[in-house]
Amino acid sequence: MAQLTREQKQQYDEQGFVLLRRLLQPEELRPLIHEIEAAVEKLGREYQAAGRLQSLHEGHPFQTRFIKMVEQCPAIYPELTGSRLMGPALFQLLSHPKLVDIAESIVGPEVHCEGRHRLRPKLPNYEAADFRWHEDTLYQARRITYVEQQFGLGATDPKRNGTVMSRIVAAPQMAEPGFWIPLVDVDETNGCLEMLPGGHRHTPPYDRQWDPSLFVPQLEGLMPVAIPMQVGDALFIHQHCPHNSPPNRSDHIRWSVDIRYQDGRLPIKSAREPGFLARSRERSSEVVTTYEGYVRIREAAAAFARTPGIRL
Ligand SMILES: O=C(O)CCC(=O)C(=O)O
Repeated sequence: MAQLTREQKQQYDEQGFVLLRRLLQPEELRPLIHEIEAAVEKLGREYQAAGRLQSLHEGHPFQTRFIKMVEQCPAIYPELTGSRLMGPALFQLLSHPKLVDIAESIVGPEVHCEGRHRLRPKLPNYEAADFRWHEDTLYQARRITYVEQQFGLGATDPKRNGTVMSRIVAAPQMAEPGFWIPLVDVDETNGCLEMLPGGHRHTPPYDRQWDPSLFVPQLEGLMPVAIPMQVGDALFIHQHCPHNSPPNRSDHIRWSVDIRYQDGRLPIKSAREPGFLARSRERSSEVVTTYEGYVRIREAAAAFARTPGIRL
């Protein structure tokens, strides 16, 4: 089992994240890269057939081809973001024993892989691919507002649109650790993540969530750090640790995937994007072991969402 070591667990608890160098062999990510390359090719052909794309930019590699397509046809960009890309190699990564082992050390033996896994082609100088400070479970909107004010996107920032991101969830205390996995080497030039070490701590009880005086002072003095990573590394993140994705100033795409897990016995977060049971002792027959099994779950949810009167 690739459980966290005691030091790694301590770092996760204290800092809100731990960088797991070489958790995966770079070759293990090759099938996913090939799957993305095939998806880019297929999309390009579809858009070309529809007269929306002039060139397929076949001479361009993984790191630049999609930029060229988006330049020609911006509508193609969202086709490859979020969880639209589904394929056997992605499923292999979501259910990779090393990821599930590590998730298990936080969520316990019933491990549910959330359906909110995201593929992120972070294009150079492409605002839609940048993220301001946020927590993955936005439990405490005011804490994030504070962080934004300290480190950017404060009240006077023209990019701030006035809405506070406050997606308060039903089970705020539920552990939802996530992995952020780059598919290319990342650094401050091409938009590696910035984390706020310790920013996840002092989460107030649910009923006090709107009183910032209870926790904000405890964020004072914390400083963000950029996390350069190489292919094969994985950043394991506490759901309340504030992080930020600054612009990609390089000439290539910063491809990455992020994945979240939760305790399979607790309410499942997203009905619209259901995940799957990745490991279980109590319900071993329900563990999803094939890509086809996962596709069936997603298709069933999509069909249900199309039912008149149903809104997921
Ligand atoms: O990949 C990125 O640039 C941002 C990802 C992120 O913020 C997240 O996974 O919550």
